[in-house]
This record gives sequence, structure tokens and C-alpha cells, in this order.
Amino acid sequence: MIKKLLIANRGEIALRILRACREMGIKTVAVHSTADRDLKHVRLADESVCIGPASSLQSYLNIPAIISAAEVTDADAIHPGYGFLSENADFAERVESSGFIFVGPTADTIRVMGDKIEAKKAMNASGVPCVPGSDGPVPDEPKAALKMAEDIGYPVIIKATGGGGGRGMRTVYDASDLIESITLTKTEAGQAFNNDVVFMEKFLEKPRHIEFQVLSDTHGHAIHLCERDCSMQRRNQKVVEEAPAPGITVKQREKLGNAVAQACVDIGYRGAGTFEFLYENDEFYFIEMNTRLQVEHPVTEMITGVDLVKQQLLIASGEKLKIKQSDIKPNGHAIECRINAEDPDTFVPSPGRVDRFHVPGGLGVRIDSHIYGGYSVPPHYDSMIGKLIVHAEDRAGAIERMHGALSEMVVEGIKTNIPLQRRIMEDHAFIAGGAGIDYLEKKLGL
Ligand code: MV4
Repeated sequence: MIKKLLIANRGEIALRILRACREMGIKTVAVHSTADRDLKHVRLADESVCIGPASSLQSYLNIPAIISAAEVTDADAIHPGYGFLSENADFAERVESSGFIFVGPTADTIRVMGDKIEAKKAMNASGVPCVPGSDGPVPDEPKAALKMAEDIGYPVIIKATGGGGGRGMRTVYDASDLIESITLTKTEAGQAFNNDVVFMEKFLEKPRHIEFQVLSDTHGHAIHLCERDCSMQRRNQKVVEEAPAPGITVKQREKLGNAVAQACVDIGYRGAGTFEFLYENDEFYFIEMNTRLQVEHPVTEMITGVDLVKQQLLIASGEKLKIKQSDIKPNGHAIECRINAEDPDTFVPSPGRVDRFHVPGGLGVRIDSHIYGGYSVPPHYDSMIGKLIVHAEDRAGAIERMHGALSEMVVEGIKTNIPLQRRIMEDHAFIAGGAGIDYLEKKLGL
């Protein structure tokens, strides 16, 4: 069992991981940049190490500094959180070759699932439905590429195999634009990911974004923990997430859930993971897998009662999953609103000193945030300052509870997107459920 964990992250997720450790009797090491000395989890951790200046590249992305911190504090394991190095196969490799447990999948799995073509091949082999498209890279020969697009049917989307999360993609509506679009996407991918390989898929025009949470141990057991609807997003940034997904039947959930759990066993997956799907015309289409804990993991925790971080730590310690699939019964409905330090209209980040911070409470209200009165939100990092999560017996109740909780929340000194979140909770299409990934940007007039 892990005795001391180094948390290689910051903000709300670092605090979230620390809380799980505290309950498990695991000592904690917080690493932080010079700009993050006042982070809440740094004060609560058993030990803390400054690993560099404010810039992420010199601190939270600084692999030698993080590994050195683990060495000097004699940590057993390192948890990467999300973002930063959480899906960096080289980091996972160097953590393990330095003698520490990496709380996540093996470096090989991260590498394979980070290559979108390889990930789709693995999913196809496991019987997980994928978006129709090329089985491999787009051919260099223009005539062959044009034929491929004709066979798939326009519109098509060109994607970088080393991309993900919305980076390195281009939609093509007409054959006359295909070759230039392929060339442009390849150039951008080569520059951004040092990998110019691209593939092609049928472009789904108004899909929903539904993802399945899994846990998979090192003894061949894998379970799914139902799905999350993450369609309320703007420019590939999720704004509101919920579980379960409105309108998904028990039958659909079992079919997809069993398929992704089986895929975990087939690929030898270790830890917590998420299978991302597009959902359109009652069909699911796999697009990519996230080999990390996600921001929105709390909505799954609220409907299943499973602490996903604790499970990550147990699996990383080599424990067998004690939770059986039959133990997973989604109860009620959960919604998460991301709270960002940004202007609610322009989305421009709004760092600075938080003069007052009052959070909501009551039955079924959860705040995952590191903010406190007097804390200064630094300008160097992501603008998310917390997550407001609610749980109720049904979706209508959860929306009502979220709307009320948002009106209780006070953050003075910086701007936040709380007004936008309240507008979403009042929005008829959101209340009806099942809006597609294009809805919020349309509502915002983007
Ligand atoms: C797509 C798609 C439509 N058709 N693939 C965006 C990031 C990455 N998860 C893949 N993404 C998409 N892939 C096909 N074949 C639309 C998107 C997409 C998207 C997907 C999920 C959530 C938000 C999104 C925002 C823009 C585009």
C-alpha cells in the first residue's frame, strides 16, 4: 500500500487528491511553483517542495524537478492529476524507472491511447463502435485521399493522430477543399505534436458528447461506472457536465459499459479511465480515450457513491478491485458547473485577489475548490477555480438545486462565470436535456 504520495498538480484537483489520501492514512507531498506557495493543499500537506518558478514549463511540467522532489521526500508514488503531465508517457516511464509508482496506466498504454489511430484500432478489435472513417492514416496520394473521402461521404473531418481534445482537427465539406485541408492539418500537427500523421472520419454535425468512466485493476477486473454527458462546452472547454446522460436507456448503458469494460481487459488497462463517444441518432461512436482522472469525475462519484481517487490509489497499490459491476447502480442525478475566474461575457481570464468567498451548502451540494477569502488567483494557469456539484433524486431536482446553489455562491474581487452558469440552468433546451455539443456556442452567439 502506498504510504506517501507526491501530488504533481495544483489547485482543486491537488486538494481533492489530498483529501482521499488523508482518509486512507497516506502521507502527502505537495509540489508547487513560487507563485503557488499559498495554495490550500500546500498548507494541508504533510510536506511541500517548491519545484520552480511560476511558469508551468519550469514547474508543473518540469519532470526532473518533480522526480527529485519525490526522491528527497522519499515518496512511494506520484499522482499526476489531470492536465500537465497526466497523459505524458515519457513522464510515466521516468517515474516508474526511478522506482516510484505512477498512479495511472502504464506508459505503453498512455502512448497507444494517445495515438488516436492506434486507439481506434484497439477499440475496433474489442468491438467498441467507432466513428466511420479511415482505418489508418490518410494516404499521401491525392487521388487515394479523394477516393477515401468519397467512400466516407462528406462532410469529413481530418484529425491529427497525435492530437486530441479538439487540437489538430479540420472539417471538410467539399472535395475541392480536401487536399489543401489535409496539407494544412498535417503541417499544424507536425508543428504542434511533432507528428504529422492524420486520419479521416465522417464528420458528425450535431452530436452529443457522452463519455464512460471505467476502473480497471492489475488482476484482470474492469468495471464501468456509467456515463457522463459533457455536451455543454465552448471551444472544447467543458462548462457543465452531468451524470447519467439524459435519455440514455439502461440497455444502452449496459451494452456500451460492458464493451468498454471488456476493452480495458483486452488492452491491459490500469486505473481510472474515460472512453469518449459522440452520440447521434441513437448511436454511439468512440472518438478517443482519456488515460487520466477527469475534471468532471465528481458527477460519477455522486451517482455511484464510489470515490474514484481512492480507487486509483488502491489499484496503483496493486489491490484487487473490491467493487463488482453489480454494485454499480446509478442513483439520482448529478450536475457539475465549472467555476472559472473569467469575465462571464467575454471569457477573458480574471485573476486577482479574492476579497470574499462564500460557498453554498445543504443536502446534495458539493464544492471542490481551493479558493479562500484573501487568496490571489494567479494569472499563470488555467482559470478554473472550482467546481460546484449537486446531486438530487432526479434531473429536475438537480437543476433546481444547482440554480439555488449558484445564487448562494459569492466570489468578490474577481469576475467569474457564475452568471453564465445560472443562465444555463434557466435555459429551456438545457432543461429539456439532450442538447448537442453545438448548442452552447449557438446560444452564446459564437
Ligand atoms: C469529432 C466531431 C464530429 N465528428 N469527430 C473534439 C475534440 C475531440 N474530443 C474530438 N472532437 C470532435 N470530434 C467527428 N467525426 C466533433 C468534435 C468536437 C467535439 C467533440 C466533443 C465535445 C466537444 C466538441 C467540440 C468541437 C468538436
